[in-house]
Amino acid sequence: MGFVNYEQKDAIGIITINRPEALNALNSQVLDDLSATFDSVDLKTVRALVLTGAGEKSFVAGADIGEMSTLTKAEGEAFGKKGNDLFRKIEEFPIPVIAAVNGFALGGGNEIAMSCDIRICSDTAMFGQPEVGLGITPGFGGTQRLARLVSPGMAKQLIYTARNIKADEAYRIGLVNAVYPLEELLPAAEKLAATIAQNAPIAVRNCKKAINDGLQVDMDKAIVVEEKLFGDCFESYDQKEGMANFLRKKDDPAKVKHVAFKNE
Ligand code: CO8
Repeated sequence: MGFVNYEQKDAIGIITINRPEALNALNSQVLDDLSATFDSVDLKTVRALVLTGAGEKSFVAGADIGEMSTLTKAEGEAFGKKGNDLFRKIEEFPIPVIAAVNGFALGGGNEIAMSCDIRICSDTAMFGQPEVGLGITPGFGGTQRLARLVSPGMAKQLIYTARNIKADEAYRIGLVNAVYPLEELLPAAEKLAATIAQNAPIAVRNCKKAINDGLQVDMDKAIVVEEKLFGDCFESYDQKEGMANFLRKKDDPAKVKHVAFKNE
């Protein structure tokens, strides 16, 4: 599809933003293509996604500055909404999405990475919210997600100064979970996705929903969110087979087997 490539490898889907000539900057077409790609993921067979950028230099170098440069107030709001709608779709996508950040993740690039469940990056990666240097605020959720992911003080420092940080600092402040040499990044992301994909898919989905929904409410309500999603699992084949397998193992270690979870 246009600016986005999609490949399924067993239970993993790999989404690659493919506009390397503009360092994978997000124009309206890229946002539309990404949205359509997420809509097309076969949720019956795919259990985890990897999101990365084409080329060796950039994950996403931000929203497209050329496209934004002539926007009116109303058009700016509409462009912000287009990005925000997509990033919410990613954040709430039923299955985990891993951002494999292979270079620049600036402005909208850092923001799309932050809408993913997990971020890992190459040692060449660079993160930042340069918007105030361009006369705008972060407009694809940066003020909100960065403050929640790192700390309000660190988010404010990064956003107010528009300073870019390298992979090691992103790791230190908890923006990414791990740093790899560039050539090892995608294999590591696929391995992580495969590890997730071998677990019970309904349980994994419910964990994502429990963490996301629970973070939006106070602890008393959050616990209820968890209880309901926990309860739901007891209607699944995966729970019955997963627990039965554990009991079989206790009974006779020779009966150990790999549980083929069924997503049902
Ligand atoms: N938008 C459009 N084109 C871009 C962008 C971008 N964000 N970033 C890079 N490009 C293009 C360049 O124009 C250049 O194109 P061309 O070859 O036609 O001149 C090509 O990509 C290669 O870029 P450079 O030659 O600049 O490559 P360098 O290696 O010299 O520099 C940098 C790499 C440092 C990443 C540099 O390109 C840069 O600073 N880019 C802009 C980074 C930036 O400021 N990003 C934030 C943008 S603002 C944003 O994302 C706001 C999000 C919220 C929007 C909400 C809207 C309401």
